[in-house]
Parts: sequence; C-alpha cells; structure tokens
Amino acid sequence: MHDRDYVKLQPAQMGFRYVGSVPADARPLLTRAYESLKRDMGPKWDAQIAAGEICWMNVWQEDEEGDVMELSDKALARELHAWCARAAGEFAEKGAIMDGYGFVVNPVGSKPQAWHVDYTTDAAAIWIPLTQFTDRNATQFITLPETTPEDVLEKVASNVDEVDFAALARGVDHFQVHQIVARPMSVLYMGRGTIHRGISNTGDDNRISFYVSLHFIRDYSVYPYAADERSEKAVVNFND
Ligand SMILES: O=C(O)CCC(=O)C(=O)O
Ligand SMILES: [Fe+2]
Repeated sequence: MHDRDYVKLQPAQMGFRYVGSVPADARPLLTRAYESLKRDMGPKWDAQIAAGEICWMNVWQEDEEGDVMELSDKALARELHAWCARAAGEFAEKGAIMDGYGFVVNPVGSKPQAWHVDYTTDAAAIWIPLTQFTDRNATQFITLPETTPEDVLEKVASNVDEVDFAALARGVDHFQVHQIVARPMSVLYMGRGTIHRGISNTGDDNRISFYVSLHFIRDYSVYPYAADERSEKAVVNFND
C-alpha cells in the first residue's frame, strides 16, 4: 500500500482484537524487562505512579525526541528489541513499522483520559497486559459503523488527541463502546486509528501493560492533518 492509503480513518480497521498469548518461553523476558526498568528508575518509578496519571515508561522509541528510559542490562535490551520486532511482524498487519515499546501503567486512583487516537490516524499498537485487565482498570475503545460519514471521520482525524464524543454520537446512528478484559500475557492488537481511552483505575492494583507502538506511513510528507512533532513538518510540506 502507498503512504496515502493509510491517512484516512477506516472504521473496518478500528478496535482491539485478541490475537493470541505470549509464548511461555518469552514471558520471562517481559517480566524481567519490567523488573529491570523499575529497578533502574528507582524513586522515579514511584514518583510517576504517585502522580495518579496513566504514564508511559518508554524503553525504546524510534523518534529520538521521545522520552526513553533505556534498560541498563544491554543483553536484556537487545533480546527485548529483537522480540518486539518479531512480535510486530507476527501480530500486526503487514507493513507495520515499529516505532516504540515499553510499559503503560494505570495507577490506582488515576484520572480518566480524553478519548483519543494515538499520535496519527495510522497509529496501531500491540498491548500485552502484565497484570489482569479488568472492568475497573482497562482500556475502553470505540468501533464505528462502516457507514460512518466521511465528514464525521474527517472531524475525528483533524484532532486525534481529543475526540469529541458528543459530536461523534450526533454524527452516526449508533456506535459501540467496548472494554478489554484480559489475562496477563494476552496479546491484543489495536487496529489503525482506533479511538480509545484509559479509564480511572478504581481497582486495588496498579495496572501494568507492555506496549509496542506501530505506524504505517513511511514518509509523513503526505500527512494532511495537524498532529504531533512526527508529522508537523510534513503538514507544512503537504500544504506547500
Ligand atoms: O492505559 C490505558 O488503558 C490507555 C492509555 C492510552 O491510551 C494512552 O496513554 O495513550
Ligand atoms: Fe492511547
């Protein structure tokens, strides 16, 4: 597919799908990475959790501007990188480009997030719970009917950081809000352009997830919407 084919939001791509579970022999890698990062971060980890907000502990990001906390154990870091690259090939659609991985923590008592799409309309991700995903801590997402009018999709695309839920509800006859409940080490694929949000964690435990973030556009000079730094420059080029 060409870069332009990934720009428009497509209801058929949206939603989370259960695509399997992490093979038993790879599970210790993810738990070791988690323990190691927590150790490396020391009091910073606790401070992040105490802030009461859903937080990303990025281990690797393709974009050098990203805030990363590299693993001090370089052998472990290499092993994890290789595993994530393989997981992207195995669990995501063809053509997915891995752009980051790490942990997303939803601490007890967190604030709910705004409905959003991560970064750009072509963003997808692999989510792997390390603790149980429950109705009190897990990600909610929206699926839209195939018949969703173009202008409604365009409005979402124009500001993916904050989706206007009420406007969306006015724009279609119906849509569905779902939530993931899943065992640790399940592999969930969040399709391109999925509208989702983290909820307030009203459970008893901090919810820990591993993520691998993905995108499809190779050259963002075709990207027409305002977005994060990744495509800001591209927007200028596109409009020239
Ligand atoms: O932690 C969650 O359940 C969702 C987090 C999320 O979507 C985000 O921070 O972009
Ligand atoms: Fe998100």
